Amino acid sequence: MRLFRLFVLFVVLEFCVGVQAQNVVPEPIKFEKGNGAFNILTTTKITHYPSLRSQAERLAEYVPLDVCEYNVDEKGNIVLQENRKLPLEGYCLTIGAEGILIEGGSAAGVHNGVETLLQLLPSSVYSHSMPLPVAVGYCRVEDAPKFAYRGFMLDVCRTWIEPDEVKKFIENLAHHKINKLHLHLSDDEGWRIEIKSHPELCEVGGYRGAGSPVAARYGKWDERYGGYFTQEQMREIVEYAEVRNIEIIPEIDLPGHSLTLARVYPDVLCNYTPDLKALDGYDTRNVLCVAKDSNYTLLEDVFREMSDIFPSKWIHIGGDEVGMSQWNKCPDCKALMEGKNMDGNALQAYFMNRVAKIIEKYGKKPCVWNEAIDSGTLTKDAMVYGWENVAECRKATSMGYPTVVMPGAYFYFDMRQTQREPGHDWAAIFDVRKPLSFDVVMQGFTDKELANVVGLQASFFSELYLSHRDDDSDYIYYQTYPRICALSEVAWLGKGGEWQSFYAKLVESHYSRMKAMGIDFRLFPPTVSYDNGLLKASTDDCSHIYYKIVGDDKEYIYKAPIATDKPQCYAFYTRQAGAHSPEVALRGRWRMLQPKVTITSSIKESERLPFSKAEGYGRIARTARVGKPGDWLLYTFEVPVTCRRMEISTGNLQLPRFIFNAGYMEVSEDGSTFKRVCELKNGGGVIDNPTKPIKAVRIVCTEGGNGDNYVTVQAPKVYPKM
Ligand code: TNX
Repeated sequence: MRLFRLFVLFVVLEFCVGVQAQNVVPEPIKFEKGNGAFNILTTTKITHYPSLRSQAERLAEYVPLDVCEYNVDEKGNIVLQENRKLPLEGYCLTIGAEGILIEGGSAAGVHNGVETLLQLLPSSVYSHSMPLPVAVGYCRVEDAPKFAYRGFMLDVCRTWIEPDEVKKFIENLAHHKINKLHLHLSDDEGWRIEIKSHPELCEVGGYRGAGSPVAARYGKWDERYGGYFTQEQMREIVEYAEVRNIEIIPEIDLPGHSLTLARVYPDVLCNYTPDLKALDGYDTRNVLCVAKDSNYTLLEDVFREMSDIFPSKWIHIGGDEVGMSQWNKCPDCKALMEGKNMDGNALQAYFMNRVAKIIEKYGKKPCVWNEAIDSGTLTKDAMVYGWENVAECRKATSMGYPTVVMPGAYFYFDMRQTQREPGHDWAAIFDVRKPLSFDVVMQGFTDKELANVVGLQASFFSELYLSHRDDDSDYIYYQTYPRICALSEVAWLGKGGEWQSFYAKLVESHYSRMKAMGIDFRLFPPTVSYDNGLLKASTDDCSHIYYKIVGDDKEYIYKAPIATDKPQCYAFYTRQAGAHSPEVALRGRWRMLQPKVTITSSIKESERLPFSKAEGYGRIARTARVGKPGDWLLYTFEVPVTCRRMEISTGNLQLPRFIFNAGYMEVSEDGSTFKRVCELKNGGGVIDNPTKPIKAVRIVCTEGGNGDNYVTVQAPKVYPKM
């Protein structure tokens, strides 16, 4: 009895309950801090149950200690063991005088415990440079995730991402206890997985440009570029991910988004010849014919091999954004629809159900994008990925489908973070605060619907990646972190997070961890004010502040308030290692002029979107066909324009598609003699600090085709002199 009392006293003294966790992301469910610290010495060992060898070895990559199997007689070690009483992904981490004990409900739980332990160590642990010995405070953590599915989708199609980069990405997801990686392996722009029975799929479909039948997009044209995963590389990645408790769910996006497949095997398309003249010779159809049995034979080959590479029981078979007009023109699809009394949605479900049957033979179940359930006839075996909005996610759950919730307005990390940063904006413009606020209950999911929410996922679609790559090698990390930290928090806890305390964790601890992980994340912009002739800038995250003065591109370090009464425009931003913030500046820095302009071209304009739309600075316009060498677009200003910068672009606003693939830009002061100023890059050109007023700009195409059948024309972007 006395002993027991002593024990209770020890527990009370050692662990004072309720103290805030040590800035761990995601926040553990229960964290009790103790008094004292355990010293990890160079002689400390990592000992483990036989089944946990890979978890122990991975820990040793960060904390360089000897690894050996568990021995009851030895004390003072880091012990990894399974405890079947815990939830599968749950763990208990105890740090006390006797050592460090990580118990997990399975290897996955142990992995999660190891990740928490790493966060309790100095952040240098992540750069494999933590000096030993190191003291780690006594504590007891009891933790388990709310959602079994905490996912991220990586689009390696639009922009090819090398295996080593994918591995680094996986490692960093693992540090955030994300446990699913949905790999988007096929799309209109590429096929990224080797299929041995159909080697052309990746050998041809993995590359674009330079005469490849897969039309180049997003800028590059005359260069062959791309890549794919060999099966061997992919198996290695699968294994690498598995050790890190990440299940890879591969996606082949069908029956739409299949332009690459269709360029490699044109027979997969519907049974009619499109008007190739109107399409300028390019067959841009990207939807598989549903009526051809040979398509299912081909897909069986693909999925048979994929089933062997990917141990996951899930295969994502796509189902988004299907251009059904192609089926309506196909005699065979039409006959099938009439015969079975199906509309386009039902035909899509018919297709998905047939593919589901195929993969079932190989022990797999289908994942689909939310549109695939629209007819109500899709197999209930499917797991639905709700991407369009919350309503679509709720619809899937209420129809009884296990649902991965990933509405674009919260979880599409290809969205821009503020108006003037790179990225799409179709779903929303948001920073890390938005995904952190995602709360299933507040989003209106009823209990019944909630029961079908398997978890949350975020995504990085990569069509805008290429266009930023040259000057912005950190684009992928800038877009995804710290937004992934927020995903990690809400997916683990199953509810929305509170911003202030989360931000404190980031600034106090997690920023330095991310730096050591090699993540060039996005910082918040500094606060800037101008008062009584003094420009002041500050930050609350210990970053260094820099500034530039418009018109003088030198970078200055901000040290103290700047006294100025000159009419100049300053842009402030911050940096910390590879991380940086967007710029803060007066609106004037981005303010545009709209001088009267007339746009003409050697190419006829589109009837629906004539050039007059672009002249009005409100809308974009189109040509009636794609460019050929020698074609030009001419922008003539009514009055010669004085400005600090002028940008002329072809292509969509945020996407270098529908462009002049190559060409040059010329400027004229009088409207008749032109001087060449630059080559086009991604369909556009820039004139910085022109010395004389500009009367006209001409862009000239030097290369035919762009994989589509028109060129998008935008209004000139004219920046005023400061
Ligand atoms: C929608 S998400 C798409 C993708 C794009 C993305 C851009 C989905 C199922 N389809 O094809 O890349 O938007 O944000």
